[in-house]
Amino acid sequence: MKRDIVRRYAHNPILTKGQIPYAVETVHNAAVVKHAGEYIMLFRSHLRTGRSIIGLARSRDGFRFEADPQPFLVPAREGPFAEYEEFGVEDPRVTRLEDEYIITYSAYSRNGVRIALARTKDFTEGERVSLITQADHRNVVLFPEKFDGLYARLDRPHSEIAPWSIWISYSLDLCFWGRSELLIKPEPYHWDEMKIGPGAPPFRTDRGWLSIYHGVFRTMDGAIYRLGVALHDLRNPARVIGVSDSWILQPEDSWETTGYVHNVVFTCGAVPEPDGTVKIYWGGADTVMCVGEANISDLVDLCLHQGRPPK
Ligand code: M1P
Repeated sequence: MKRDIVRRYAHNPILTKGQIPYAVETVHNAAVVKHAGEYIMLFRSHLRTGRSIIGLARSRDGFRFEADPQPFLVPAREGPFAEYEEFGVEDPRVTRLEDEYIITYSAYSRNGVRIALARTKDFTEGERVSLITQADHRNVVLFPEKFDGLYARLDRPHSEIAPWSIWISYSLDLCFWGRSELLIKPEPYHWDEMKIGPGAPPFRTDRGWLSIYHGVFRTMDGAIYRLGVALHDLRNPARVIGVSDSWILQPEDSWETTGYVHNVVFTCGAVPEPDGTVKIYWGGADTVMCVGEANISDLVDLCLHQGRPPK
């Protein structure tokens, strides 16, 4: 019997602009982590200027969220970050590392788009630490463990020559990054042929680090954003064990096919659960937040047994 790999929550969308206590036009592309018995969601919202801020919402069950009264992170007005956040802050990702949470987000300005890194212990506030890429870069996710003493991240530089792909880089201190290497490229004439990018921070499974990424296909009617999965070696994340040939989620519900940007499902966060499932969170059409559940073993199987070449 045919069944969906990702089972959509029956009451999607789970967070929309009407539920936010301050004025926003969208609620999407959110990171989600479990902290102190709560699911914490950091979401992106467009203001009516067209620029974005980052808000925070909380939930006891991972499905019903309530937003805090104030945004969590708005563009810096002074200090070293101000020049690079003038056009907004977007698409946060959160990784627990040691005793704190590390937040990476896109910082937009007339100088291009860079990734900034902030940290928090309890989500009362985010402390900006460093800008960790030059322009142009989006979609940086950190691994939650070190490898031979180095932090590791998946990143997605822009290129005018090559299709936008998934790379890996390493750091001793989370601020200075290097030893970059190309890992996964878009596959020609395939659902992710136009560009790909890291989505949710990778999480550990018995068979490897599972990474949920987005892939884009260009049609005569515009681009379609879908989600796929890849598996990385537990000890050496630069070794890609498998990339699923098929997407795991595509825009289907009306709030995914129509909105601020049509035909988009875009993830910045997933929460693995003790029962072997994972809650995957995605923005629908850059407008609302949605959630679905998948069996982690199904996602791993897709990478191991129904793969395509990483590059
Ligand atoms: O509108 C769809 C997405 O477009 C961009 O994604 P990518 O990094 O693949 O180019 C981002 O602006 C993202 O926020 C947005 O959801």
